[in-house]
Amino acid sequence: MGAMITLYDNAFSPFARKVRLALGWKGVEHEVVDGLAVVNRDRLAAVNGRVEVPVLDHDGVVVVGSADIVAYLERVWPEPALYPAEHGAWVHARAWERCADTLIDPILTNVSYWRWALREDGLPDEVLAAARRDLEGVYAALERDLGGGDFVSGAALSVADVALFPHLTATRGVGVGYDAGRFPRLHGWLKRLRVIEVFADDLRRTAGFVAELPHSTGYERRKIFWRGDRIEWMLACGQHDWLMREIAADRVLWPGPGIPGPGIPGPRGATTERG
Ligand SMILES: N[C@@H](CCC(=O)N[C@@H](CS)C(=O)NCC(=O)O)C(=O)O
Repeated sequence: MGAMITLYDNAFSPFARKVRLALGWKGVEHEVVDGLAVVNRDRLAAVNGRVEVPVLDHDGVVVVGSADIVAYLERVWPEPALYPAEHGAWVHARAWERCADTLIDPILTNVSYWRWALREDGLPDEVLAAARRDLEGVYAALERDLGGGDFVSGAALSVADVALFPHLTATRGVGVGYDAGRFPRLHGWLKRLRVIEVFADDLRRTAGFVAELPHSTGYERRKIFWRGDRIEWMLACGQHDWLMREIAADRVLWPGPGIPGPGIPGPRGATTERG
């Protein structure tokens, strides 16, 4: 019998999308639970004390956090590889994954609150200006790095491309897109990725979710879930008073304690089996 693989994900979460792209690229069959749907919150909390997606459950081996999940997938299903073999390229790809997770995500997620959350105030001008300023640096660095090959960290697709794609395809929709004339390599790279089936499927699924969200009552849209990097970027934009007002108005949710579950799971059987 094939392995049982469950991904706790959400079509709007760039971290979950990163993992889903990695599963798709490696051709690993899996089931999906929308962990951010209110009805599934208890199930998600049972596997991740922080109550965040993504979480991967591989026959009882529970892996939390997108970077750990992609690294785990690479160990179990090494081909096609998502980490460059050459040491320098490996460091480069991991650095872009980290930038996607800790800088680009906070910028785009924070700016997005004024598009989908139920709010009465408007996006502060300083936040929009800071988003444009910081993303300009990201766009310029990607334009620089895409001079060497078709993908961000060289000639082959890697975790860098998979981590960046959900973010870079969202920039225009939240009003902070790049100028294709000034960043032609960045534009060409996204065009190349968009037509790969796994990436095209991801975009379709997310577009469908975003179109439905305003009509859905199945998701939290009043309280905003805050954690480290997103708080840091908001404070760096001078938004301490705004955040304090959010907390005072009971418009925030916090992660729970991220304590590992019990024990070391037993050794996995057919480790390279698909599906
Ligand atoms: N460091 C984590 C971050 C995951 C994360 O921020 N997940 C968000 C969605 S993008 C989440 O589940 N938030 C809980 C919520 O919105 O209720 C990872 O890399 O997986």
